[in-house]
Amino acid sequence: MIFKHQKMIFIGARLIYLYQHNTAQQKLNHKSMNCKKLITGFIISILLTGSIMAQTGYQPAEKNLQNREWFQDAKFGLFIHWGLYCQMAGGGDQGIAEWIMNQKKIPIAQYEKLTNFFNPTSFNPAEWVSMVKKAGMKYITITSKHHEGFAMYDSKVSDYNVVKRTPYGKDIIKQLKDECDKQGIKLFFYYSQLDWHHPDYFPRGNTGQGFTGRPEKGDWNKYIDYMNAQLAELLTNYGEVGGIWFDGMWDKWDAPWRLDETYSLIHKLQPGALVGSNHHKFPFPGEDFQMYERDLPGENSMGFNHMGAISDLPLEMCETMNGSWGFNLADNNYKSVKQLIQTLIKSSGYGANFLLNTGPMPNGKIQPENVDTLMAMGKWLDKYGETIYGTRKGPIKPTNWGASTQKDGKVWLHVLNFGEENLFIGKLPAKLKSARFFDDQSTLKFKETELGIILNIPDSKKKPIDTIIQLEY
Ligand code: H79
Repeated sequence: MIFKHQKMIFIGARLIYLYQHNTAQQKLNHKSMNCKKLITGFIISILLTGSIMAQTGYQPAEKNLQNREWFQDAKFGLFIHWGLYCQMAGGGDQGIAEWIMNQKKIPIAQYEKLTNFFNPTSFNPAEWVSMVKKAGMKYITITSKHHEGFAMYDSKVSDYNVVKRTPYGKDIIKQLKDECDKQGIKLFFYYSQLDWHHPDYFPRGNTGQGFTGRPEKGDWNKYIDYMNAQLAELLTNYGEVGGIWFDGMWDKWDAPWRLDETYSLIHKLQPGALVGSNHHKFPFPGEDFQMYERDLPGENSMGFNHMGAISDLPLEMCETMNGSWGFNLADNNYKSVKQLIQTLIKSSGYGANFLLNTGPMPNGKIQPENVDTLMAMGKWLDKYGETIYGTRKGPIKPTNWGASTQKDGKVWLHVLNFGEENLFIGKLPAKLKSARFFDDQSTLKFKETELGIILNIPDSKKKPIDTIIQLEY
């Protein structure tokens, strides 16, 4: 019901937007047919969305609702992109990593040779999970299968997997899950719906076509059966799973994904598992969280986060440490610790989690640069985590100078960029009683004006990353 209601409001808003947008255009060029076509097209696409792509009538289980709260409290997780592609290390091209098969048009018969070399003898799950804990992260999301189609676990429905086809021969997912359980870290599985390897992913989508060597025929339904069988394995053989992180629907929008079946299957096997999909659209029924790729909620610097609408579901933003998801040898464009902490803070200010990525190397080690960054972030969180973990978005929306968070009646302003000593923060929901610096609890001067509050922050109190001010009202 809630979903339907939200969706109707959203559809209404979109239609009004489309209508207004087009009315303005009409005045200019009198192409009134465009408007009608656009709206009809939109209504048809919504009807399709409603009937095909949804787990209609989905009611999250109690456990699922609890996990959503846990998820929102957790705030910070590690994204891991690991697959055969790590061995190509981007091939010297800064912009490619896990996309190398498609970008360099490597046929399956040749790409499969990579299985013969995959032998990450230095992979030590205990080290990975300890690092995650030290970084202040509460969960991990790892690629169980990326677009290349290779499973990083022991799949019975395809031998194109790490156990059957590599000299390493051990189940990566199993080892990591056991260690996560030991150290109290939740594990989510990324799963690519798009597949450049499976012959039945046909008719092909926007990618993976022409070069792979697959016959120009296939049975789409068989592919969906296969995908659901792989998901069932992931949700049956590895204990309690945090959730499933889908990616790749955008490759083939018009395909009958049978999402209702897939989402129902997941929720039946593990009612507590959170389902999310990186389709860059407003969440469909059956999804438990909404995600943003390399953009804060509502922003669209990447060009594909068009649906700016933010749902009431828990939110998550994912980001790379350099510009690559998978290991890339040439990409030294690392974001600074300051930049990443500030993004974490801004995410928190939107009530969103921050899922920060690393692409492990072929030997199983995490890039030392990434370890250093994570350790520095963990140090900051040791000191200031109280203002991040367990919080929800605060009264002041993230803006260029900062963000706000709140928890248990406490409200924190995070000032990330400074102009003058006096900072105008706008209006608060109630009259401000006091404002103190989080660091030393000393009070600061403020003035309440008609338009809102002005805080006085002396230079001596300014911190390079985040100056935290606790508000009481
Ligand atoms: O798993 C990661 C990406 O592989 C996947 N989603 C994240 C979490 C993703 N798929 N598509 N995209 C992200 C956006 C599309 C990027 C592309 Fe490109 C631009 C594809 C082709 C041009 C980046 C640059 C990848 C290859 C070149």
